[in-house]
Amino acid sequence: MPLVSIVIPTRNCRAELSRLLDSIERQTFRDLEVIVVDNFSADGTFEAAAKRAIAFQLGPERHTQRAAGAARARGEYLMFFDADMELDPTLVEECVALGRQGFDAVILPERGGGCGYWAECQKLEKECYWEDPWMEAANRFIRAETYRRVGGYHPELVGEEDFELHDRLVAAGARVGRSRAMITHHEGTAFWGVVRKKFYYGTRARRVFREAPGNNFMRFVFLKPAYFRNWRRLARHPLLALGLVTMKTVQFLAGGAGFALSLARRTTGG
Ligand SMILES: Nc1nc2c(ncn2[C@@H]2O[C@H](COP(=O)(O)OP(=O)(O)OP(=O)(O)O)[C@@H](O)[C@H]2O)c(=O)[nH]1
Ligand SMILES: [Mg+2]
Repeated sequence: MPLVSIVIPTRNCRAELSRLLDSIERQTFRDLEVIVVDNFSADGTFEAAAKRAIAFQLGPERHTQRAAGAARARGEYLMFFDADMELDPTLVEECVALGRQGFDAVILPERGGGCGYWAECQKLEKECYWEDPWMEAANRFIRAETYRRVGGYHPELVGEEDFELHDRLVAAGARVGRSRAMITHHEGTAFWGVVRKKFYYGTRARRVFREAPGNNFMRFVFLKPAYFRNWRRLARHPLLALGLVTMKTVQFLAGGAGFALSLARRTTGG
C-alpha cells in the first residue's frame, strides 16, 4: 500500500489537535505518517503533538507551515488538515482508492460540527456547498508528484489559499475526484472569534484579488449560486436560514472592514 503523509499546521489548538489525531488513529487505512508543523504555540500543542506524530516548529503562518510539512513528507499522496477538523474513519482509504483509479486530487466534502443555533446555521451553510462548482476545493488530498509539479500551496496567501491551489490544479490538467466520506469542520461560532478571523482575512484579501483574480467573484459574492440551488433546503429550515444570512452578513462586513483598512494603510503608506 502507498504511504500517505498528513500535514497539519498548528497554533494554540491543543484540544482540537487531539481530536483530529484521534480520528486519524481511527482510520481504516494504516500506512500513514503524520507531520505537525507548529507555529510556536504557548498552550502545549507542540509538546502534545511530538508524542503522537513527527513534529517541528516553524512560523509565521499556515502557508509556510504546510509548505515545510510537504517538503518533509515521504508519502506518495499528501493530505492537509487544519486542527479544527475530524475525519470519517474510511476517508483516507477511499482517497487512496480514488488515487489508484488515476485521480490526482480529491475533493473532501465538509460537514459542520458542534451544537447550538449558530453551529446548526453553519451546518446548513456547508450542506449548501456540497457539489457546488465554486465552494468545494481539491486541496486536501493530492498526489505528491502533482502537488510538487504545480508548486504546492501559494507561498503567501492566507484565506482562500485552498481555492487558489484548486484552480491551479485544474488549470494544470489534474484529474479531480470527490470522496463520499467527509471531514467534520468544527469552525468556531463565537461571534467575536468569527469577526476577528474574517477581519484578518480581509486585511490579506488584496493579495488574493491580485494573485488569484479568476474565480473569486463567485466565491466572494454575498448571494452565492449555492444558496439559490438549495432554496428548498433553506425553505425547510427558515429559522436557520435567517441565522445563516445574519452570520454571512457579519462575516461580509468584518471582511470588508479588514479590506478597507488594508486599502487605507496602502494609501497612507502604512
Ligand atoms: N488562525 C491561525 N491559525 C494558524 C496560525 N498558524 C497556524 N495556524 C493553524 O492553521 C490552521 C488554520 O485553520 P483555521 O483557523 O481553522 O482556518 P479556517 O479554516 O480558514 O477558518 P475557519 O473556516 O473559521 O475554520 C489551524 O490548524 C491553525 O492551528 C496562525 O497564525 N493563525
Ligand atoms: Mg477551520
